[in-house]
Amino acid sequence: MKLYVTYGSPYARLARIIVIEKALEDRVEIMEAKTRTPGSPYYHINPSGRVPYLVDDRGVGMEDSQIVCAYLDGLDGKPRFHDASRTSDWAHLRLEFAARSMCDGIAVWGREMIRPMQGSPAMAHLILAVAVEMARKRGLGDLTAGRPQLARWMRSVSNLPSMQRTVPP
Ligand SMILES: N[C@@H](CCC(=O)N[C@@H](CS)C(=O)NCC(=O)O)C(=O)O
Repeated sequence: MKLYVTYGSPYARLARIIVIEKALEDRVEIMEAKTRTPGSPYYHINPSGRVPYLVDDRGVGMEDSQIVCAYLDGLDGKPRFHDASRTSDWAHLRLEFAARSMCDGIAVWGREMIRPMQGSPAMAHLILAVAVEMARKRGLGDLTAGRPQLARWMRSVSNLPSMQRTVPP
């Protein structure tokens, strides 16, 4: 089988973790995909361009960490991370899907944070600035620490009179 990943993707990482946990390293070849690249040959393998993507022994491809992890975990008939008794354990499922939402949010956050924020402020700038300030105020950490460009940008946005006048208590 071939598992297409990028090494920065948390979703692909989940699949890689299951490969290790289920001792599948001899059966699953990890392939690095080139995503977000015009003309990437990966689009001929998985047209959506997303990872993880698993091509099984019959050549059948499947995407999305949820199905890829469940498939890999179930190969030996003894799934450890997808206990059948939990399929109607709503408390557990609520937790799993809340964790998924959190992972989605952090993945988008991480991706957007590396984009340069330039130009005169538009809504994107204001949203980022209030979120960064909120994280700092609520003790979630200073997201500008170690990011001098972001820190410089935050200082300039934080100086806007409207930002100053609406600082949360
Ligand atoms: N819900 C999907 C999310 C997969 C996903 O968004 N993967 C990102 C990497 S973190 C991706 O492949 N992005 C490439 C692109 O959008 O072109 C899953 O759980 O597998």
